Amino acid sequence: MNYEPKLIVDGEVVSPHGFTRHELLELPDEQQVADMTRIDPNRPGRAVRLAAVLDLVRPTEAGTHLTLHASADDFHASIPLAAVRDRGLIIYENDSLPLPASAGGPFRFYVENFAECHSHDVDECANVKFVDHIEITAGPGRDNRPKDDAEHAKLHEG
Ligand SMILES: Nc1nc2c(c(=O)[nH]1)N[C@H]1C(S)=C(S)[C@@H](COP(=O)(O)O)O[C@H]1N2
Ligand SMILES: [Mo]
Repeated sequence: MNYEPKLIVDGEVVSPHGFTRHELLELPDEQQVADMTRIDPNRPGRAVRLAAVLDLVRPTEAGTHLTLHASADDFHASIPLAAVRDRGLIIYENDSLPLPASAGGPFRFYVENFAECHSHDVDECANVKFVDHIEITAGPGRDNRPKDDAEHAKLHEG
């Protein structure tokens, strides 16, 4: 069977939705970043701005945090929505093919100008790979990012 991965966006939103790669591709041109290497030379691929997705699902007033879930490896990060509304991206393709797992696909979250690991809410560790569920939460949601250098080193070993 041909199974197409979906990125579920739900929680404190008016219209929850599961986005396929093709649906992300159909979002407005001005919200697409056709060549991510112009933002980060180490992250080839095509992305759409988080704002385009938020415009569709419409967070409620209660929604304060963007909580990113990767069930593939049980990794989670929760960051203030206001801090990433305008600089969050979802990378979903490379060379017109689904983003491979080696690049964090099928969907990878990315924040422009992220801070160093565990220096800030919006740090490199929040660039969640294999993200399959974005939950808008009232207050901080699940977050198991490494809290210090030792935890961080351990995660990167594994
Ligand atoms: N699903 C998932 N996403 C993740 C991680 C992880 O372990 N699992 N590690 C995070 C951390 S701590 C960092 S620094 C970056 C590293 O991204 P890279 O592996 O592409 O260099 O991914 C982040 N996203
Ligand atoms: Mo990290």
